[in-house]
Amino acid sequence: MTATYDLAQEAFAEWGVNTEAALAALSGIAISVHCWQGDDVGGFERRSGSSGGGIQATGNHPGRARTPDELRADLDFAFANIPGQHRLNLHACYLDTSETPDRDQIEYHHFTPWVDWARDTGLGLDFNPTFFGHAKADDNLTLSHPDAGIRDFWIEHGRRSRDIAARIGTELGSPCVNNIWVPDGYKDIPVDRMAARQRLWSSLDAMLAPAHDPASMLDAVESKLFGIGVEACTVGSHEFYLGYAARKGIALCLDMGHFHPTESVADKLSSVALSIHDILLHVSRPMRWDSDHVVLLNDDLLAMAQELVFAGLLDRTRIGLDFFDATISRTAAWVIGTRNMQKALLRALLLPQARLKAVEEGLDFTARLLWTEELKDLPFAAVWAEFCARKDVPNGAALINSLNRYQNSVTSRD
Ligand code: RNT
Ligand code: ZN
Repeated sequence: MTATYDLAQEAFAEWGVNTEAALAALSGIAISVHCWQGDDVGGFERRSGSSGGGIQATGNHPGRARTPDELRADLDFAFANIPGQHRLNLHACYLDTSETPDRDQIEYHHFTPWVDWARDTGLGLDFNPTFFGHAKADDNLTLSHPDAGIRDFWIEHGRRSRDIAARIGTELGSPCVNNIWVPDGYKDIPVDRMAARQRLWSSLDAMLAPAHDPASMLDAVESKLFGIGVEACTVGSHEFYLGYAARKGIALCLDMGHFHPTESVADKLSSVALSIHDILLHVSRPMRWDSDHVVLLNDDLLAMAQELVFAGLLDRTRIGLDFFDATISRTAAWVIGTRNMQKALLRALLLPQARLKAVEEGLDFTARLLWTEELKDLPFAAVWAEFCARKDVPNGAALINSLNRYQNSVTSRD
C-alpha cells in the first residue's frame, strides 16, 4: 500500500466512504469487451466488404487483426492491461474454422477455439448473431423483410446463435448474453411501418421460441434510432424493444449511441429497470451521430456509472462496450475504453451515497449541489492506482509504454 493510497483512504473516510469496500465491489464487476474493436467489425468469414447495416469503422491505422489467432493475441495483451477479470463479447461472424458455413449453418464447433481460449484465460463469453455484412441483408432488411424466405434464413441464424450461446454458457459455467441487433429500416419514409414492425415481432417470436436454461443463456434485444442509409425509420426502435422485452421477460440492451444526442441514457436506467429485469448496456460515445468513438471518462459515462451504483442495478445489468475506432491503435482503444468504464464505476462506488440521498430526501438541494461539487476534488486517482497495482497491471507512464510497445509489434501486419 502506498502513502498516497493511505492519504486517499483518510480523505474518503472523512466522508464516511470505505475505499476497501469500493475496491472489492469494483473487483467483482466484469466488463464485456467487444471483439469487433480489434478488426473494424470485419469478422473471419472469408468474405470481403464492409460491415454494412449502417455501421462503419473509419481509419486505417496499422495493426488490424487479420485472423482469430491475431485477434486473441491482441485481446490477451489488452486484458493484461485492464485490471480484473472480464468477458469477451463475440459476434457470430468471428467464427474460427476452416469450414465456410453460411449464417444459417453455423454451429457450436465453429467457435470452440474461442471457448477453449476463454476457459484457459478465465474469461466469460457473450455472443451476438450477425445480421449485417451479408448479401441477404443488403436491403437493410432481415427479420422484417417482406420475403418470408429471407426472414426464415435470418430466423435460422438467430436460433443457431442462441444454441451456440447456450452451449458456450454451459461450457464456461457462466450465462452467455446473446444480444440481438438487426439493422432493419428504411432510408426514406415508409408507408407501412406497422407491417414491418409486425414482421419483426413475429420473426423474433419464432427465433426465441425454443426455450433455453437461463443459467446458460440470456436473450437481449437492442434498439436503435437510425443508421447510415436507414434515416427515416428503424423497425426495431426503442419503444418497439422496450415493449417486446417487457412482454417476453428478456433483457433490453441500451446502446449509448442509439438515442437522440441530447437524451441521457443514464436517466433511462431507473425507468427501464421498473419493467425490465435484466439490462444490457452498450457503452459507447456518439459524436453528432452513432459514431462509436472510444469512451472517455466524461460526464455521460460518470452519470451512467452513478446510476448503476445509486439505483442498485449492478447485479442485473451486464456492462458491454460498443465502440470501434480504426484511426488509433486498436489495442489501445480497448484498454483505454474499458479502463474508463472501470474508472467511472470506481468513482461512483467512492461517493457517499447514503449522505447524498439523505440531503435530497430532506429537500436540501443546496447541500446536494455543494457536496457533489466538493466531492469532485476527492483523490479518486490514488484509489485507481492502488487497484491497478493490486491487479498487477500498469498505470500512468508505464501504461503508455506498454501500449506503445505492443502497437509497434503489430504495425507490420498490413
Ligand atoms: C449497431 C449496434 C450493434 C453493433 C454490433 C457490432 O449500431 O450498436 O450493437 O455495433 O453488433
Ligand atoms: Zn450496440
